Amino acid sequence: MSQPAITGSGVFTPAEVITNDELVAAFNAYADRWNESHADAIAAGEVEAKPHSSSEFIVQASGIEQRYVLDKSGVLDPDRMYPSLPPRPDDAPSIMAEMGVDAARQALAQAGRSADEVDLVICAASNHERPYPAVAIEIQQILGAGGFAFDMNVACSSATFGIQAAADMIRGGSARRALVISPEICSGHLEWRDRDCHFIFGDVATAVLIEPAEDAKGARFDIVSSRCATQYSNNIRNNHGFLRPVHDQMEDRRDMRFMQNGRKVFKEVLPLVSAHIAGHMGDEGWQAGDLKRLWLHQANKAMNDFIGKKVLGRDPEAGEQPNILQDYANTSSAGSIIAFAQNSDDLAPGDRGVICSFGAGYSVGSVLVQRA
Ligand code: CO8
Repeated sequence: MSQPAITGSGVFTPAEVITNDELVAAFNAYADRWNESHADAIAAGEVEAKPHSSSEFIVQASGIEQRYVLDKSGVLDPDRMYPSLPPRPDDAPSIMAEMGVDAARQALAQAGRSADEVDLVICAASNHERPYPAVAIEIQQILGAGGFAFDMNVACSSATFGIQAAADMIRGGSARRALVISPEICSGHLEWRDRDCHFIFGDVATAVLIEPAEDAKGARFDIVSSRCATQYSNNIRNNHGFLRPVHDQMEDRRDMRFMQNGRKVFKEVLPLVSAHIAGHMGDEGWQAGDLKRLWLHQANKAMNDFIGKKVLGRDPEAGEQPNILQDYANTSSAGSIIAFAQNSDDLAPGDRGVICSFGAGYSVGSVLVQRA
């Protein structure tokens, strides 16, 4: 059996940034207009006025300072509050494929590999641009990769579940060299008109190349072990799906976009994740003191501080548990991979770390890696 290793990683970052202040200004303008046009109903007590959002709240509650998006103007237009990403003709590359290809090419370049040496492409993300043909197959075609490709969705845990699938296939011999690509257009399924969540998400794409350790041309991280777990919960949910337009009026259906009970998620997911990482490490004979780095899912700074402390048994030191959410916000499955891609070069041979993502499902995925 081959020992799978991560030999390259890449991050596609959109060109446009929205700061908290810009976001809040647009939301407040939208809320004012909505309140004005519903003034009579508000006065009659039939509906509640929409309160303002605030940058101070956002930073204090989440640690997020800005987010990258594919289209800033549509999101910040108080009459629209949704990205403007017009449909493309069927013979043009889809948006997810385009951003995924960019991240994949970076991962391939880092590993010194060409796309025709890849025989498995997994597009692992929270939402896919269309049901079929699979975005992964389109990426495979644009890159000029061989073998086979498929899409998968486990929300925020998609990338780690994808890494486990690819690593197992390489161990088992059904694939030799795999790209796990996570293009996340969170701006398209976020409800920007909801003060409770309008600040949470951003857009990005990540990719990792996984191949047998003996094939690696440069530095590598051996995938020592991975573990996935799921437990059903309605606390993070999106009801949009192919059956909806047939039966339902789509206009202003709140449940057609991201919904969450953030407080419950916070309370329920923290113990789940801490126990998951501790159990996984324990079963592999790893101690907290063995860990040089934690690359955690990037949803909330307080959440990561808590998990880091629980796993290490002390406050993490600077750089031990890098956060990127202040710049990127929550990018769903891509977050832990951005943290890994941007904060792993300095590790020395023998150094160990854990990549961990968690989110809707609930779902948790952890990958124990060792620098070689
Ligand atoms: N500005 C000002 N005040 C606000 C705002 C705002 N924007 N929003 C809420 N408030 C107010 C509330 O109304 C409330 O007021 P009151 O006390 O009077 O009722 C007060 O502030 C406190 O509100 P909350 O209790 O909601 O605030 P929290 O401190 O709990 O923070 C968070 C909210 C940041 C959402 C926090 O609960 C959190 O981070 N929870 C965990 C969330 C999480 O990890 N979710 C994972 C989801 S990601 C995932 O699984 C991927 C899904 C697929 C991707 C979807 C892409 C779009």
